[in-house]
Amino acid sequence: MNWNEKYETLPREDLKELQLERLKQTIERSFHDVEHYKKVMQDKGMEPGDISSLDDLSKLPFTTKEDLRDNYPYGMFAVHLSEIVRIHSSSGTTGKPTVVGYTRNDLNTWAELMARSLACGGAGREDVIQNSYGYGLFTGGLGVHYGAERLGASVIPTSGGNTKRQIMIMKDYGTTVLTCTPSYALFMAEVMQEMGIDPKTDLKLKSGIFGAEPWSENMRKEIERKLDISAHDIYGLSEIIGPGVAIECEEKRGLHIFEDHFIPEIINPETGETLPIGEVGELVFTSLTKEALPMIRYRTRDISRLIEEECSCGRTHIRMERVSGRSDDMLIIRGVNVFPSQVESVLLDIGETEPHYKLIVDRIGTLDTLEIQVEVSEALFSDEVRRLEQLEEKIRKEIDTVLGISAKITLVEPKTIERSEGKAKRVFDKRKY
Ligand code: DLL
Repeated sequence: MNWNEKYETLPREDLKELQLERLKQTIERSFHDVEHYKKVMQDKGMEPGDISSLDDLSKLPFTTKEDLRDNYPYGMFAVHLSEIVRIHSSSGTTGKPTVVGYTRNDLNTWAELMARSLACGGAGREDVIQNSYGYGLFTGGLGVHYGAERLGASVIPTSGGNTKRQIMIMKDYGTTVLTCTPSYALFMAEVMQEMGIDPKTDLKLKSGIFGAEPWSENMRKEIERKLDISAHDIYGLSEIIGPGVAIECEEKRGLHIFEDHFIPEIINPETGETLPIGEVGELVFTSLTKEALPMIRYRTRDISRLIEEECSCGRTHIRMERVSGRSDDMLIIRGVNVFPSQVESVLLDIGETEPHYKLIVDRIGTLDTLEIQVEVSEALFSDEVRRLEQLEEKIRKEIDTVLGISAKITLVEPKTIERSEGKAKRVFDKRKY
């Protein structure tokens, strides 16, 4: 279902024209209303009039998380605080969080984009949407909430946590769509099993809209199988608006980026050079309609690829491949680049373990070490030691072949790896730099 047929299926030529018009307005406003943008443009000898085509975008300097931190909390806002009606912040784990603000129009745009996203992910007015993204400073809860209301669905604002109660609500209220992080969806499936609830017969759940953290195709299959649903990937980040930047349609071959509001680029994270469409690199976004916090060439640190081919769903908006990881989550272990999601994919491909794992990186002397702890089922854990050793060896070999790195594999008892109600923490890097 297309929520806004007019914009979602706009011929590409018209879309580009709209983007250029909106880009020029954004640059003009940013230059005049945000000291930071004026300064960085002037440093490059540029002024708004220099942007006369979409290609000119690549001449502009990037914006980074550090820029937001340097202007903490409100320095990057393009409007007076009296125009701001909501403040959120991003889930940074180190240093000060980044603060994002919304005007009334921004909230309206966001709700519209989220309604579009939910519709694209298969939800409609008749659905009962249980929103288990955390409510609060995190954009997931309120972002999905207002989008679901705009869509006209019935929203249950459970937020994260209190999992048994969530499941009781899901059963009793007839939830049809679940929204939360993929790791929390998996945890819910586990708790359902403990409670003796079979999603196939006891629940009306038909789909899930999961995002806010990287997850693999194998993890999707696992969630779909365990919850008996169709799972869609939704992407977004606070700095750009929150959830509602991109989502998978029923084809599930990449996530449509809502290009009437955001221009994506892919760059080489090392050199900053813009890469041709189709190449893998870091995603960069420019906002086109945001009032409070216009973002020009914001470096997301997320690794993806753009897909230009037409989509059979009829949407003309370009797609991005699911995020394979963050450039700053990328572990460099003995010179090899490792993304946690690659490890996840290998583990789930082998399929003999549970989908709960963590990566522990350390340094002994000058040598980096990687240990992968992964849970196995109760039955397997109490099986012969030799069986466990064989499985450890199998995983070790596969990690070595696929990732090109040797790792210590430790199979651990069921339910010993911490579960997550929001974004999962899977990497523990103990190296001192
Ligand atoms: O996570 C917004 C969001 C909420 C998206 C709910 C989807 C659903 P932040 O807390 O600012 O915002 O974190 C943004 O999370 O740069 C990615 O690294 C990661 N991320 C978000 N969605 C996905 C996804 C929200 N579908 C950061 N796949 C981003 C992989 C994702 N990573």
